[in-house]
Amino acid sequence: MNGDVGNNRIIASGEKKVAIVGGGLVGALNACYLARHGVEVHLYEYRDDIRQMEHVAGRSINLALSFRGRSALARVGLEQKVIEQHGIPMYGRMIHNPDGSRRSIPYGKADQCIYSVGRRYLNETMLTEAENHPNVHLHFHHKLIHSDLKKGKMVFENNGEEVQAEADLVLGCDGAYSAVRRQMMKMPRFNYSQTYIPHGYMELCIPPTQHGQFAMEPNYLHIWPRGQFMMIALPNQDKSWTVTLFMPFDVFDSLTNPDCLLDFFRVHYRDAIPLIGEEKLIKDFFSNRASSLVSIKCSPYHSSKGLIMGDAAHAMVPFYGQGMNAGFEDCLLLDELMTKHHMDLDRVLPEYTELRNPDAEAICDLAMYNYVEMRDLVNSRTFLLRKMLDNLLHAFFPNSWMPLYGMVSFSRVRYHRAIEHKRRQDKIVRSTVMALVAALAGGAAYLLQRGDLWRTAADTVHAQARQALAGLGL
Ligand code: FAD
Ligand code: EGO
Repeated sequence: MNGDVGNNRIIASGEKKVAIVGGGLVGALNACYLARHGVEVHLYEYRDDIRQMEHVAGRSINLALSFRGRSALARVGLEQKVIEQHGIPMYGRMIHNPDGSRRSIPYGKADQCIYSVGRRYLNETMLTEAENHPNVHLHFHHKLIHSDLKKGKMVFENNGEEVQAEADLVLGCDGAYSAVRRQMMKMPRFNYSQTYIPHGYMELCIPPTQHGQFAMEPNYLHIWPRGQFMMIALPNQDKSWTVTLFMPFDVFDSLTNPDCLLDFFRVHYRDAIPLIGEEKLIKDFFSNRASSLVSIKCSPYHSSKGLIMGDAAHAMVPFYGQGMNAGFEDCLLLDELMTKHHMDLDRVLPEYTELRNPDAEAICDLAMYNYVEMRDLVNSRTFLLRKMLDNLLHAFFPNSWMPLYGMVSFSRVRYHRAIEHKRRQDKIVRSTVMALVAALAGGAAYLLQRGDLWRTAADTVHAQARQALAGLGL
């Protein structure tokens, strides 16, 4: 038995059956959580069991795991295992300039870091942990094709045959193109919006050096900020790097032959060419296709017997490195509510939507802000400057100035509160700039003091400066 409070709950919820659709990151973690509530858990995954596969196709080989995701793993006892055995700490960003020079800026205090973890390893670890519980049953090669979320009924396709199933709760953890959400879209008053951005992404690889070492400083998230074109690299356990190139689809399409590609890299990512290797770059680029990026918001997340979580509920663009972290935090919230309401789904589900929706939409927005900001404003110089200023202000005003990146990545401050904080800080920045400009202009006008016209101008500017300073609370 599970000991302490677990005993009661197991008896109370012994007959409850939960179906999890999707055995990706969020589905697998959910199975671990629900197993501990003692309910009968059935997880249905469309793909093969990744633990039995030699090669896994699909997206992003590694991901940045930050505090929210770690907190969620900790509750099922997996945090230490994941970060100690399979996480590579990244203590800051390493910014690559077009001339090949690099500069690093820490994320925060010396011990603050995010971890690069392999998607496959993480997924396998969670599936194995879930399977250790006798009340968890994993069903691979099961693709959800129909569902009735009022009755809790599902139909799966399994090796060409239809399989029926029923549960008290259907958890849709089936990703951005969720079949469970498609069913919810038929509900009256269900809100939905999706946006594809003009950028796509492609993953490339920097192999280990001849000596089997990392080809770049390992404990950083490497970023090549080039406005429209962005490139990042995260370290892997085998000393290679997964490089992700983000650019508009029409730019991907314009690189039609090896010469174009090399010319493009020589201009924008010169230092990366020898790291990837010319031949490998050409081979990998032309044997791959760029994938699309979508942002999805919807509400509510529940129906009487259904709930969507993770990307199924809030797919976001990857420019904050928070998609998985947010999905893991979803599991944490559901677990808290299940405990609080003793598995009473009629209370758990509406409260889940109510609490989670503003935060999920906030992180979708924050991720989109980062996309726009990095695309339209940030080259490697301004990126450095912005992050240095952020750290500097935090050093001077540790209690009032919190870099937003830190609030999102190193705390569990609710995402919608982080957005409010960002708005306040943006306002402070704007009025500081105005105050400085006004003070400078005012000072200049005052010095000139040529006749009434100038005096009036100086007065106006002074008044503006006072107003701006008042806005700052000075
Ligand atoms: P998924 O991982 O997509 O899993 C869904 C599962 O459901 C899959 O296994 C699928 O086979 C299964 N499924 C689908 N349909 C059905 C069906 N009909 N029946 C049965 N099963 C089905 N997040 C971070 O936190 N940090 C990062 O650094 C980061 N980097 C990213 C980089 C890129 C390029 C991208 C695209 C995303 C990144 N993310 C990152 C986001 C992260 O990948 C997702 O948020 C996360 O994978 C969501 O997990 P999920 O379980 O909800 O969905
Ligand atoms: C001014 C300067 C405004 C994902 C910089 C905003 C994202 C944005 C995709 C990084 C880190 C984890 C990531 C920072 C900004 C992962 C991340 C950041 C990328 C791209 C990413 C940072 C996987 C945006 N975190 N981040 O502060 O270092 O700042 F570059 Cl393209």
